[in-house]
Amino acid sequence: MFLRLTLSSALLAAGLTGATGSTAGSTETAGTAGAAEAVRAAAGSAGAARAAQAAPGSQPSCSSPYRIDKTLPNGARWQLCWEMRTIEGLTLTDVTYTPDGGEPTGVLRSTALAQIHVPYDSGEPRFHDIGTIGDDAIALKSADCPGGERRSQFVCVTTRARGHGYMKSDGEGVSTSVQGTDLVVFAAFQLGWYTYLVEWAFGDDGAITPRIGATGSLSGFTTTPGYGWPIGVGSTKFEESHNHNVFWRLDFDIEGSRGDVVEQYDFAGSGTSKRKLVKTVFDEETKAVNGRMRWWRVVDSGVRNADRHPVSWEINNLASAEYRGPADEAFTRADLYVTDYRACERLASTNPTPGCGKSLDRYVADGKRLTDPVVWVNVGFHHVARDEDADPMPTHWQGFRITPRDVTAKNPS
Ligand SMILES: [Cu+2]
Repeated sequence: MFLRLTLSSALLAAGLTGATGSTAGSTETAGTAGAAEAVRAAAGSAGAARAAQAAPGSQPSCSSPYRIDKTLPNGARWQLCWEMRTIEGLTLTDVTYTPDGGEPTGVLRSTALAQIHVPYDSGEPRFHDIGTIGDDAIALKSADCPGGERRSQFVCVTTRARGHGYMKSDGEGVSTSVQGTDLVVFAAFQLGWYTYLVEWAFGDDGAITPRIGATGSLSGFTTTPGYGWPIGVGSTKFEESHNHNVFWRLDFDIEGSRGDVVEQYDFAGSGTSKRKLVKTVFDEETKAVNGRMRWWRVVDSGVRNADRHPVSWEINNLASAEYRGPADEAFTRADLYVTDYRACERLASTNPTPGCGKSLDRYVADGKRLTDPVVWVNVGFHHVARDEDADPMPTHWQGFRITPRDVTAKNPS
């Protein structure tokens, strides 16, 4: 099914792909005590220098406790490494997808949460929950990781049904269908009143669904009817509404860091009978907002599928509350950012690493030319409390989708 062509492979063979970010190993694994430290101590070289990126099809750069290698029932295989970083918490690296009968394709060099920003509707308080989240990982019990295996107490690796992979009826009314499966990797963190479930689902159709579930307890902040909802008997206590603005950092490396380009797609013609495809190539660091038919992709024209179409991964962010904060929270004013890789740019706000800007809006401010794009996705959820949120609060989920586009030349299911 696969043809792995030309540019990327040639560069990899020549050892030329690691020219940028060679300090990644030392800075990305910096941190101190707690759960993160405990599990990182033996993490091997998961955070190793970018220059050492694995060639396509080789083993991920981590030792076995930190290696996830799962072949799902339809033959799709996902390989990745995990580590628990102090700053970002659960971090996945060297994510590689191999469709049934196909060749491995590197997708993500790394991905992790980049912030959970929680501003309350009256204007106060305004939390930036990520900074040392790795120290707040919850030790998982067996029941917390159904059907799966726990890694170093804090990470669950399991599988989950995802419904119909496809269904098709022939001319005689005889149907064929398959059921799909996801590989699910998650960790849980206790941040104040909230418990956050931080999860990535890797589908047997090649899709990746990063999402976060907020559960635990409401904060209990009370406010006036204009900024809250009555909780408890009668209408005396108004729980304050708030947003959960979750940011993910995604360092795509389609078969190595060279050759990746980010494109935006729109379909012009609202109110008319035609829809015209409009492609915008991002040559420089930039920010973008959601649109109802808008999506993005990271494409590597040096890597082609069997139909000779460039391999790409599509990003859909269509379920966001699109929170826009005040001027001193300019990082909330877009739904997707593209930056050129810099190891010290780790969080979307309150970035702790020296020598770097403090927030996403600053990272893109100089409009640097993109050579190794990193994508940041911002998904908001507006939480208006309800009686059903009584302890323990039901989980509310938010996330986005990453879908293969022309990675295989046929249905991988
Ligand atoms: Cu909430």
